[in-house]
Amino acid sequence: PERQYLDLLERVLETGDARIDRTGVGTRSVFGAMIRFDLSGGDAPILTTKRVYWKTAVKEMLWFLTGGTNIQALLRDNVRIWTDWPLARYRRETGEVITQAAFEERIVGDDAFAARWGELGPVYGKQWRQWLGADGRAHDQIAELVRTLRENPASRRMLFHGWNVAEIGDMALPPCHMVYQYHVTSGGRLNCLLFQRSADLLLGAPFNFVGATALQLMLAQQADLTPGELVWVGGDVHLYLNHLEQTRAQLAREPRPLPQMRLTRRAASIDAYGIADFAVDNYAPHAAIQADVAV
Ligand code: THF
Repeated sequence: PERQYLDLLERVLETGDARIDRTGVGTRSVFGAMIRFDLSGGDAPILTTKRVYWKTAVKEMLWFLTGGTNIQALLRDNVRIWTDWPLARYRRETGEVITQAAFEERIVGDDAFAARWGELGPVYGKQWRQWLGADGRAHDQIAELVRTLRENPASRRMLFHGWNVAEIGDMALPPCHMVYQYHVTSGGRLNCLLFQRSADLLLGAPFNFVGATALQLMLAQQADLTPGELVWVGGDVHLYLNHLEQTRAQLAREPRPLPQMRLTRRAASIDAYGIADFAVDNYAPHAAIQADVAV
C-alpha cells in the first residue's frame, strides 16, 4: 500500500508538468490519481519511509470536528501546521517584524489578539459543522452523516463537503481535502472516498491520509461498523520544486510494514473523542524528512 504512494511520488517527480503555482514556489504536477488503503485488518496509512507526526494529524482532524477555525486551539494543543497563513497576513498587514514563535505566543496568551489575527475564516470546521444556508439555517453535515450511517447505511448520499462557493473568498485557503463520501457494504464495512482537489504530495498528503483514517475509525465506531477501504483521489497532485531533493531521498528508502491505529475506548458521541483515545502500534519509520511548506 505504501508502494502506491511511492509510485505516485515517482510519477510526479519524473513526469509532472512544471508550472508556477499560486505560491510562486513552482511545482511539478499531474492531474488525477488514486490510492487505495485497506483499513480492515487494522493497518493504517502512516508512512514508514519517513516519520509522520500522526498525533499532529489526528489533533488537526479533532479540531476540524469541533467546528473551530481559529489557530489558538491548535497552538494550545501544540499543533503549529496552520500558523504560516495567519502569520503571513499579520506581517503583510502590520509590517511588523515578528518571529513565528513570538506570534504563536501572543495567539496563545492573548484572546483579543487571537480573535483578530488567529482566524482562518470559514474553513473546514465551519463548513462541516455549521454550513449556513441561504435561509440562515446552519447545517451540521457531520451529525447528519452519523445519523444516516446508523439509520440508512445503503444511502448514496453519505458525504460532507467543504467547498462552500459563497464563502470561498473569506477563507484563508479554500479546502484542499474537499469532499468525503462514505459507503457501507452489506457486511457492515465502512468505506471512505476522499477527493482532494489539490495535494502537496510530500508534505500535506501524508497528513491527510492519517486524518481521514482517524475520522473513518471514529465514524465506524459510532455507527457500529468496521473500517473498510480508504480510497484517496487527488486532482492536482504536485511536488513543490523545493521538495525534490527530499522526494529523491524518500524514494531511496525501503518501506517497512505499516503500523496499526486503533481507538482505545468507545466515546459517547462523535464529539467526545480526544487524542488520548488513539493508539498506534508497531510504528518503526525511517527518520523524519525536513521540508518547508509553501504558503
Ligand atoms: N499548503 C501547502 N502548501 N501544503 C499543505 O500540505 C497544506 N495543507 C494545510 C494547508 N495548506 C497547505 C496545512 N497542513 C505540515 C503538515 C501539514 C500542513 C502544513 C504543514 C508540515 O510542516 N509537516 C511537517 C512537520 C510537522 C510538524 O512539525 O508537526 C512534516 O514533516 O510532516 C494540507 O492540508
